Amino acid sequence: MTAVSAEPAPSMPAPVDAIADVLAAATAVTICCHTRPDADTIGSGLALGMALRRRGVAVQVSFPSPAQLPEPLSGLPGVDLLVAPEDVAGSDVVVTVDCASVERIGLLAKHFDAASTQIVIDHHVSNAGYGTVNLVDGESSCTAELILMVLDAMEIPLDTDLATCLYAGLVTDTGSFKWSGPQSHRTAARLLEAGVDGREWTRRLLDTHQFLWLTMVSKVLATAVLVPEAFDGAGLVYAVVDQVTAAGMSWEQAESVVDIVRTTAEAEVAAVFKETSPNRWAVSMRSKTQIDLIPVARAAGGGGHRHAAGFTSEGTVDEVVAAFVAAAV
Ligand SMILES: [Mn+2]
Repeated sequence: MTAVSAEPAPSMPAPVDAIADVLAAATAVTICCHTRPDADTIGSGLALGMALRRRGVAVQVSFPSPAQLPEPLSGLPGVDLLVAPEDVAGSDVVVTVDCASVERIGLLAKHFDAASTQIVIDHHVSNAGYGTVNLVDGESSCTAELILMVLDAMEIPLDTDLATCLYAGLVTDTGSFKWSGPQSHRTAARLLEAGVDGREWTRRLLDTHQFLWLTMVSKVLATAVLVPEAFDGAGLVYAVVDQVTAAGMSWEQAESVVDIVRTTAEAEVAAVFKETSPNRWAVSMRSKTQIDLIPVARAAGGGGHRHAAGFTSEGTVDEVVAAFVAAAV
């Protein structure tokens, strides 16, 4: 199979059409979702996978870790397409969905590297376009929206199953449409008209927590610190989720604490320091309007979006927090 140029020269089709052409001709496709998968990467992967399987394509969808899918995602249509990363056979055409860099697919990268056509479909601004065909649109609210463009280009009709997977990505990546423009609402209308139970999926994906979560949140919020002088006076609020506090919680449940912390009126930026293993921290940041978090995350070796970004760090909680606050003040 011929690789297609990443740069859409005038004579080349736009990435959407190029991807549609490649996928229409493929007999086997491997779809890679990112580590610690969320609803956008899994919903995008499963929607594309189901659409291709219907056309007779041999499809495998996988993510590198952890072994289990987060509970609410395991009820999505098409989860039977998922295979463990060590069971991925590989194929000429490999697609990554919602992955800003190839590191995000972990051990699946060997299949991506070996593919003759490497398709990247993503909406992270920091994505440099590491495939042979790149559909990367930082303006898009979610990867699922880009998958819908590809399905449209392939003239694959929406049905309830495809729409449900795409809606899962859309509703979560827009914070239940709190940060979305007209296009996202138009997409939502199409998906709901295709039969998605929006109320049910919003509740399952965004408004459901284990009882233990309430206890964890109360402990984490007790650690919250306000630094009004940070970010040139725009303000920072941060909280810490150490391993003791997070014990028994799924990582995505621990992750959701940032959505409470960021409601602080006195702070433009919110950060949650989450201990992933002893003295190793995953730091999630959110900003409201003025502060662009991309350079902040990049300076610490991470990445993400303008208003939602992150990085990892090592050390004691005091060291890691002090280093971040010092850089922010
Ligand atoms: Mn996404």
